[in-house]
Amino acid sequence: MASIGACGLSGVNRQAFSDEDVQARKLLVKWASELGLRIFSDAIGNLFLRYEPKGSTGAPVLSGSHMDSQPCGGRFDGTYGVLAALEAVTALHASGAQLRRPVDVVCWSNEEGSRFAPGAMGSMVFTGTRSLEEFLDIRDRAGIYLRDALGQTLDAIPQAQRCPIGFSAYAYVEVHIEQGAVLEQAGKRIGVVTGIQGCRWFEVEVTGEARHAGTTPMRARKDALQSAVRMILALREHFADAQDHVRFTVGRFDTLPNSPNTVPEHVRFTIDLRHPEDAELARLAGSICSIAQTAGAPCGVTVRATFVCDPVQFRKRITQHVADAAGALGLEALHMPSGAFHDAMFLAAHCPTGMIFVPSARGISHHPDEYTASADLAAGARVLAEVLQKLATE
Ligand code: HGY
Ligand code: MN
Ligand code: MN
Repeated sequence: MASIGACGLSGVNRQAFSDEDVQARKLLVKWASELGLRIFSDAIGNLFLRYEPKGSTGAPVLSGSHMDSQPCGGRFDGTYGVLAALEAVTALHASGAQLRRPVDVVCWSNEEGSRFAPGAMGSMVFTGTRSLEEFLDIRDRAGIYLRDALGQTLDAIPQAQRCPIGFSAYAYVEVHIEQGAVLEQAGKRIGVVTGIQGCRWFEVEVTGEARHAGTTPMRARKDALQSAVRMILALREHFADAQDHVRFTVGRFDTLPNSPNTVPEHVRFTIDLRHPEDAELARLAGSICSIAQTAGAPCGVTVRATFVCDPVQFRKRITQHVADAAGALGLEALHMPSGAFHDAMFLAAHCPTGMIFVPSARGISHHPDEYTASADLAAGARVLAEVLQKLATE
């Protein structure tokens, strides 16, 4: 799978609804078909690969993650969760386990949001958090409409039966690399994920005046770039906290006309803001507008919220299944929150949900050096198989 969209020595570039994303989906569907799974897709391209052994009926147990990546991300982020779910279903099938309910391997569309913001679009549409219509006219940096890229993606898997958006599910479990260094530093093999911290995305537009770099006095300028720099420094100062809980990132920064000898007229930059406590996240997010307007003067400033993920706590019943499975397999486990967001954060409002973490070497992720040892990948898949069997038979 990592050879599709390979980037650098060991990374991948498989952005949502790109040709590489389509190729990865085709390969996944090929493997699923060889297993005899039924292939479904909903209108935003979420793929559901259903294992429905004789005697199983009713709402399925869902397990999966995403296969879209950052522009040059790691080969494990998301994809591991989809393939581990496929492995778990393969093992359940091979063991002949009697299941009361089906199990769906799920590949959610556009979890990363790097090509078409915001992230987690597939799981937000599936759970009714946002509507598909809201996203169709979003364009990527090349001006391609999401509606067109999604259409090509749906057409590329004709064998997928169309299913309704948001069918009921008995439970959802996602295994994922931790993307941080907590497990590695604690010397533990499995993370029993208790919940996910909140996250807010914003898009800030700064409007100044394009003027000649040589003839325009400094006091007469409305320099959009220098205003943006003042804003970012003012926000960083405001968000500083001794406990280092706040996560403040400006990941994308565009300036126009982007010429060495013209005063920048327009800047657009993104803000990714996270915090484990809802009230604190809301307080910090609520201060962005006023700080940006003040620091941005004399340029015009608009701040648009593009993504809101409230902090979630997973259902004790599911986290207990994860802890029990790790214990039964003799794997040292640690209860911990997730710093990264995942599709599970939206599924948590739809059905009982939980997550399993495996260690990330040196806590590196969203980078080609992302790495998890095979033994840890296998351990996570075995815990997942135990939990899925439990949920599909209880
Ligand atoms: O940004 C995130 O937390 C996730 O990895 N997409
Ligand atoms: Mn991910
Ligand atoms: Mn990611």
